[in-house]
Amino acid sequence: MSFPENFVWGAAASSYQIEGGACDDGKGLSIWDMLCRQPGKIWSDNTGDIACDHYHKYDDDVQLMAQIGLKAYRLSISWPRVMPGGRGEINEKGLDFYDRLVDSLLKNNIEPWITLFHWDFPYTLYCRGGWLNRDSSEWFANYTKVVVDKLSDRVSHWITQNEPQCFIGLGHQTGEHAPGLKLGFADVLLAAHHSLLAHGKAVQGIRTYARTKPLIGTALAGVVKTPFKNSYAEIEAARQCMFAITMRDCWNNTWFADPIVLGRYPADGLKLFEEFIPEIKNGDMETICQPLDFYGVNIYTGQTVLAAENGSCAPAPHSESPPLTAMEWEVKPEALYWGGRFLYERYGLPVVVTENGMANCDWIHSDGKVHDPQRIDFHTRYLCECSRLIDEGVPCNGYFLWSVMDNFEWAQGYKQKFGIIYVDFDTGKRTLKDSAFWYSDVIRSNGRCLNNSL
Ligand code: GCO
Repeated sequence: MSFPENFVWGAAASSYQIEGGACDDGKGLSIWDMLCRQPGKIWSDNTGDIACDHYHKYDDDVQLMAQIGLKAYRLSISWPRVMPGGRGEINEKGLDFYDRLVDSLLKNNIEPWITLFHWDFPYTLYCRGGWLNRDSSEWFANYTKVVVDKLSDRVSHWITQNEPQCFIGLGHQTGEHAPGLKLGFADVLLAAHHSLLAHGKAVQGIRTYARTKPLIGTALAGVVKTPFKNSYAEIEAARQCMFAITMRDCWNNTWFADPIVLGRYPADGLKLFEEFIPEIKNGDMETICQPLDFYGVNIYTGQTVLAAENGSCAPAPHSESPPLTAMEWEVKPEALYWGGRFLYERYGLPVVVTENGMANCDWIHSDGKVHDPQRIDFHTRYLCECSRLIDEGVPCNGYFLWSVMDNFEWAQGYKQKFGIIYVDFDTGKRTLKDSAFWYSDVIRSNGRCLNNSL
């Protein structure tokens, strides 16, 4: 197994999931601060008020990242930390935090990749309609400019939004995530349309204001289908299924990616959603469809499908007892290969795996260490598929392991542990898991040490 010399070996996290400091130094409230205050919404009524306390411990955390040897760290900016009301007043102290974090990363030769929005929407703007308000795209564009003005002299990698499928779908349709709404489908699609406009305007803003040449992408959820057999018919069935819209929900690739990359909503979605389609104003699709430098995709699992009658596809027969992570997501390494390949073939953009990882039942063992062989095996298998993707000519430029440290897993609170650094949430103490030492070897050998595990 080999990886290109400049392959980006990274790890990721997001502001609300690790920072804490929920009310520190003038930070405004986000919709996640508010959802966590509602009893019963989050596992064990956990909140992100303190989380990993990364807001105060960031420098130590960067030292750990450097010890692991990370080449890049994907972080997100908390919009209400930077602009407490979401627009207007800038909170310099909040902005300074990211300034110091970026400096600390660069000092340690870790490239910051910044996600502008990873779900912590300002509560004040939510009260003005949130993503349902068409002005939201302007609010987001203005906020983007503030961040770009401050950091773009040192930061060149930008991701606009993380997983619109989730913050729109889980946040506005099923209500599991903040802001916890269960809206009718027309409103869900309206919010989606505005978030797409916000993406487009943010890309325009970054290109206009960045002081170093920016590389801009997305981080969409990868809804991956893998073929049952390696035959032409089965591969075509999986591809068709991966890019089809069959349900009135957000859990698909094309409703978001087609407008962003191709400049149009997909025909099957337009048909299935017909009576719910929001007004699309003149120029909207042009705004949404901005040139991008990479397609960032978060891939955790996938579903194997087979070719069915009339050219469609159906779920493949599956094991009664498949390998599952603690999230009960099936371990499906080939999802990384097929997902990356199908996305590249459809959208023509270099692929970056902006998230891949697993939740595991980790604790500190009696020898004081955290042994997580499942995670090592998981990443070995997925990276093997990543290498296959590259070998077959798909430009896959980077891999961000989710997550650099255990963190607040949204509605699942601290129950789920995704990190390669263990965090004791009572004391704040960090412990590198076995997987962190393993990842360190992977990075230092540019993936070559993976050959020993095969
Ligand atoms: C997502 C988010 C992350 C999650 C991770 C594990 O994909 O939902 O980007 O914030 O923590 O994916 O679920």
